[in-house]
Amino acid sequence: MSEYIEKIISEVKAKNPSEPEFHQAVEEVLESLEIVLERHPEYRSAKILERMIEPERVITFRVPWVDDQGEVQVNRGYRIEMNSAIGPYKGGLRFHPSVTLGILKFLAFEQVFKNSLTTLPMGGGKGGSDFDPKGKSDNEVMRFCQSFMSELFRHIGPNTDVPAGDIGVGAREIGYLFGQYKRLRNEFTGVLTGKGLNWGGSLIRPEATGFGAVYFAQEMLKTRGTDFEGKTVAVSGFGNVAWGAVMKINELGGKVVTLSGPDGFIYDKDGISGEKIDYMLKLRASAQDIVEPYAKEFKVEFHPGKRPWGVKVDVAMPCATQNELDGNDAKELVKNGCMCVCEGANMPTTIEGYKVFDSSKILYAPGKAANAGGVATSGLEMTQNSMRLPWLRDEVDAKLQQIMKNIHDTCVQTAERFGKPEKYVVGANIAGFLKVADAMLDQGVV
Ligand code: NDP
Ligand code: 2IT
Repeated sequence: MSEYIEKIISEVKAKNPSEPEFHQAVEEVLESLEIVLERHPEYRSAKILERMIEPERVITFRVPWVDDQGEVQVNRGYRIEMNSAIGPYKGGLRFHPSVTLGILKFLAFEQVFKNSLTTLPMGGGKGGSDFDPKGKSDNEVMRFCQSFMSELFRHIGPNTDVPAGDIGVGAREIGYLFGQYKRLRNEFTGVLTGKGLNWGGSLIRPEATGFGAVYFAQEMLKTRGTDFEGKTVAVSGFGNVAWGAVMKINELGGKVVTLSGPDGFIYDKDGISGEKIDYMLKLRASAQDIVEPYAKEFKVEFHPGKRPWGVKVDVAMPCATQNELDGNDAKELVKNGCMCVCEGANMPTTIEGYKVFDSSKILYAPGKAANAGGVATSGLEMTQNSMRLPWLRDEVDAKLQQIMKNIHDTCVQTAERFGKPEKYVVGANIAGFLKVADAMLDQGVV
C-alpha cells in the first residue's frame, strides 16, 4: 500500500475512534484505488479522497416515544449525508439495536460507490436508530416512526435526501414515516422510496435487492459458461433481501438449502421453495428474531449458533448483515468447491474473508455492486414519482435486469483495464469512485 493511502487510513482511524466498521469499509476501498491515484495525480491534488471520507453532514437527534405501558422511551436517531456530487443523498434507514454512528458511516460510505454504479443520479446517505423492533406492537412502531420523522423531516426532501428501508425498516415503517412527513410538510412528494403501491410505490421494489443480486450472480456464472440450473445455493438471513433472492434462484432452476438468523441456521436438503418461501414472510413478521421455527415447521435440521458456510454448495449468497462471513468461513467455502460468492448484504465478508477469496479462483462480488438492485429500483421509483406515472411490473423488472448487467460488465471491464481481471472488488471500487471523483472535480472545492 502506498504511503499516501496508509496515511489517510491511519488518519481515519485516529479521527474516528470506535468506528471499526467505517475503518474497514474505507480500507477496502482505498486499497483498490491506489492504482487510480498513480495514474491520475489530479485526484490527489484536489484532495478527493480526503473529502470523500468526511461526511458532508451528520445529523444525530433524540427520539422520545411512549410505549404501550405509558413509559417514556428514548432512542437515538441519525442521518449521515455522505456525498451529493452526483445527486440527492439516497440510502436506507436501519432500525436495529446494534446501530451506531460507525455502522451508519460505513453504510453511507458504501452507498456512495453503489449509487454511482447504478448509473442513476443519486448521491449517498444512510440513517437509522438503535430502536429494537423485536417484540414491539404495531402502535409502538408507529409512535416511534412518527417521533423519528418529527425531527428528520427538516433535513430531507425529494431533491435533497431520499431515505428508504434497510434492516428493520420495511413497508410498514415507510408508511408511518411517510404519513408523518406529509402531515408536517403538507406536501405529497416522493421523499421516501419503498412506498406502498397505492401511494407512489414501485412494483418490484420489495423484491429488487434479492432479484438484482441473483441477476448479478447469473452474469458471474455466465463468465464461467454456466448458470443457476441445478446449482445448490447457501443463503444467509431470512429478511427482505434473502426472500427476494430465494424466489429468483428457484425461478432460475437453483436449489436454496439454507437460511440463517441470529440464533443459527437451518439446512433443508430438499430446497426452500413454494409455501416454504411464504413462510419466510411469516417468520419475519413475527418479529421474534429467530429462524428455528422453520426447522420445526418443515422438520429439517437446525444448527444453533452456527453459520451456513460449512455446507457444501455451488453458490453462496450472504444476505443477513455485516461481517457474517470470516476468514475460516471463506476457507470452508473454497475447500468445498463453491464457485461463486455474491453479496446481498452490505459488507458481510470480513477483511480476512476477502483476502481468502481474493487469493483463490472463486468468483467474488461485493455488496456495493451485487446488491445495488434495491437502490436502483428506488431510483426508478423516484423517476416514476417525478413523472407521476407508474410503470408496469415487466417494465421495472426489465430495467432492473439491464442495470444489473451494466454494473456487472462495468466491474469486469474496469478490473481488466486496471490490470486485475475477474476481481469484482477492484472493478466496483474504481468504477464507483471515478464518476463521483470527476463530478467533485467539476464542482470545485465544496
Ligand atoms: P431485514 O430486516 O429484512 O432482514 C435482516 C436479516 O438479517 C434478518 O434475518 C435479521 O435477523 C438478520 N440480522 C440483522 N442484524 C443481525 C445481526 N446483528 N446478527 C445476525 N443477524 C442479523 O433486512 P434486509 O433483508 O433489508 O437487509 C439485509 C442486508 O441487506 C443488510 O446488510 C442490508 O444493509 C442489506 N441491503 C438491504 C437492501 C434493501 O433494500 N432492503 C438493499 C441493499 C442491501 P434479525 O433482524 O431478526 O436480527
Ligand atoms: O443498502 C441499500 O442499498 C439499501 N438499503 C437500499 C437503499 C435505497 O435507498 O433503496
